[in-house]
Amino acid sequence: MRHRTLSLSLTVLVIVLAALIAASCNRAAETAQADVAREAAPSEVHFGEFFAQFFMDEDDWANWTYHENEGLNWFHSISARTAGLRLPCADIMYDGGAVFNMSPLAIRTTFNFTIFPVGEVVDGRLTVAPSKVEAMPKGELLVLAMELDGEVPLNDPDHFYTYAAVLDSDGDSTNNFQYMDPYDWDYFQGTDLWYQLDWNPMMGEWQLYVSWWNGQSAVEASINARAVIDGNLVVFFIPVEGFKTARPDYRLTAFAHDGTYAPEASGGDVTGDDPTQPLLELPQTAIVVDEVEDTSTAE
Ligand SMILES: [Ca+2]
Ligand SMILES: [Ca+2]
Ligand SMILES: [Ca+2]
Repeated sequence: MRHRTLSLSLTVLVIVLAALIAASCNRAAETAQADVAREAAPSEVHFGEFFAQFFMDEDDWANWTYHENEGLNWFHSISARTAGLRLPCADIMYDGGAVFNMSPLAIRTTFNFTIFPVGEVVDGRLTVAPSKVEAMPKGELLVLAMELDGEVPLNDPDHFYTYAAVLDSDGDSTNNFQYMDPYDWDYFQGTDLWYQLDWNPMMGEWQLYVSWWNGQSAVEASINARAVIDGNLVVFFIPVEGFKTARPDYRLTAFAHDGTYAPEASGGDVTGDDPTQPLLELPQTAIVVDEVEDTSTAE
């Protein structure tokens, strides 16, 4: 009997120990998950700092789409070819999209008065507009951002760069650009409106081109926008005005090359795994921005 009690006690002890170990493992798993979530929080990366500095409260992150850009880096627009140019500034690490509903005052302070003066570098940030620069309109803006693995050089004499936000502007997939063989991984496929931030070392300047795909070719469009380069961050501000859909699906792209586009001397990245994946969706709810605090020069 005594022997049986002892054996029962041992069994209970084993069960209690097992339960304790399981609980401890669960806590470890929860901690690991929490760590991953914290690493992924936008406020922990430059992307998050940038928008918190000027525009947003912590709560507003609920109205962003935000992704860690994992998977294949540095590919060519022909999937079978290996991209040989592997620059950190052509590897997207994080990307996100939001819609800002900005007051006239906020628009004026941000773009027209201005925290982001066109063609100037202020606090290390360069702002670029299409060549026919106009005041940014009030109302909703698409805000599309990518954080790269290295700083975008503002004056690289050796490489060409294209950072782009490409949209299906009308939600009609039948009029989108389709890739042409052999460029099965063309970065712009499945879209019809292209905001292209280009660095050309021969011309020594950054330019923002906006163009439509008309079914035959890309046609320059008189559409307003701004692109901002801030270290390893590229942000597009795109007025929604005139779009057939207020929440167009989009892709962001980064590409570097030496002028020849040869696979061994080029390479880049897109949001999602590769350019054949579906476009990204924007959140339905706009983030209201009534006032913009310019803390950039206050330090
Ligand atoms: Ca990447
Ligand atoms: Ca379309
Ligand atoms: Ca990618």
